[in-house]
Amino acid sequence: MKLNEKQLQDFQKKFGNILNERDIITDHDTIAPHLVDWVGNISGSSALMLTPRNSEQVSKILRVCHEETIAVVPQGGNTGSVASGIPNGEIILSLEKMNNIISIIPEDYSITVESGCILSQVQDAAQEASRFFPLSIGSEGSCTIGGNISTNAGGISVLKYGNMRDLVLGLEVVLADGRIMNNLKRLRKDNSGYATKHMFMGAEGTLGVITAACLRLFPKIENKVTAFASLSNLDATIQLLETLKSFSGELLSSYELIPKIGLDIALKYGDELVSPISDPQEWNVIIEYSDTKNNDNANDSLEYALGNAIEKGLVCNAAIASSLSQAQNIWKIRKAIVEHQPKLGGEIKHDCSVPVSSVPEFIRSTTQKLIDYLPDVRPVPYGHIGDGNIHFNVCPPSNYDPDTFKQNTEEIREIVYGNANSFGGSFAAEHGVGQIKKKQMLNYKDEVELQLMKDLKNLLDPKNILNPGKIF
Ligand code: 2HG
Ligand code: ZN
Repeated sequence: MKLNEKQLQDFQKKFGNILNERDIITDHDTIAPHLVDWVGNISGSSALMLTPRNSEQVSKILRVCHEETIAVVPQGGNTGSVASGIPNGEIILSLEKMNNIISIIPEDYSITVESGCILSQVQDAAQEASRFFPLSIGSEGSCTIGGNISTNAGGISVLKYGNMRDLVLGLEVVLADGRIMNNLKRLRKDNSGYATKHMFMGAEGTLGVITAACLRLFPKIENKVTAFASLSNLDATIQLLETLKSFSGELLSSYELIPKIGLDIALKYGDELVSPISDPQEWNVIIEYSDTKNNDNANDSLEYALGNAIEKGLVCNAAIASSLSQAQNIWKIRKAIVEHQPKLGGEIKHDCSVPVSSVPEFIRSTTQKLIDYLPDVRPVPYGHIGDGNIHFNVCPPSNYDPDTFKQNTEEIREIVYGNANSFGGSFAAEHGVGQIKKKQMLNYKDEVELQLMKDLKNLLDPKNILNPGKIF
């Protein structure tokens, strides 16, 4: 859908009855950053961006859009990885100006926020109230709560606290026809029929526009202990996880796989990073314990569990950070892998999950299949293996032409996602489907489930005005 000059003027007039002039944006330079996805692979187009300031305005906008069949793409911080927020000519409905913390009730361990709030803003507000909001992802300084809910964001603390879906108590959602669904409750238990709010989580803005949310808070974390451990082999990654869980499962908050190639990338290209241990092996993990007690409990428990794992031959060497800067160094290594991987001549990203117990075999067999397809290819499987979620990114052989490598994208994707599927896994563990995994939806999603999703879409958005062309 491309707006011509006449339509644009017509729309400006229509929305001028609802919004202030400064919230109806047509300036190309202001819109431009909203047209490119975070990965930089997909760019779109839009001549008009609306930035409402409250849910009533969102409701009025959608009422007009519904009546006149005008499509919108809801957008938060635009930090997604699958281009779900990128318009293809549609109007951008940006929630960025709806960024107020509505209330925080420490006794209920809840915070209610508008959906344009930045994730770190919510984390800070919880901290100020001596509470803890656990969602933690790389883009937390710019992603928004509405986007986190719409994509059911995951990250590095899912192991202990669950995905975003598990952190939502209630939602306010504007439906495609402009009706406002008010489910903004701070209840832990509410079995009054269908859990409708869950339909909108992970729906990538295709079923409704989330305008506010009530979120769960947790007791404040007083002590974090971070360690880096080198393992004797790939199977030991899951055996060590089991050991940590059985000794101190309630403290374990992160368990991230760092392959040697990932560590090498971070140390080569990252800013002043040092290897946490002197002889890193092929497979390493970052472990984090989080404790509400400010004493040696977490440190002692982790030391004990790691000592046991060394005795069992699972761990070759490990370092527990003894200062904040050592802990930061470890987490910066994790971040640097994401940032600098493309410097290996390009990368093809994959976000998949398999049952936790299948992680080693999945990594082994996928690697073998990739090497059979393209000898000397460099897989970089890393990430949240405590949840069975592997970012199985693939880099080309050294000195391989990046453009030729790109031409292999479809085949490489099929190898990785096809193999994940054969393990009973998912081709979209935490980043969603967006525009780039529609083919996998057709190939791997259960047919009946897919039809049910389409039926729901039809029911809630019969004119297909909410984020068309995404997911399906
Ligand atoms: C992470 O875990 C993000 O850091 C990005 O989900 C992963 O695409 C990636 O490489
Ligand atoms: Zn991730």
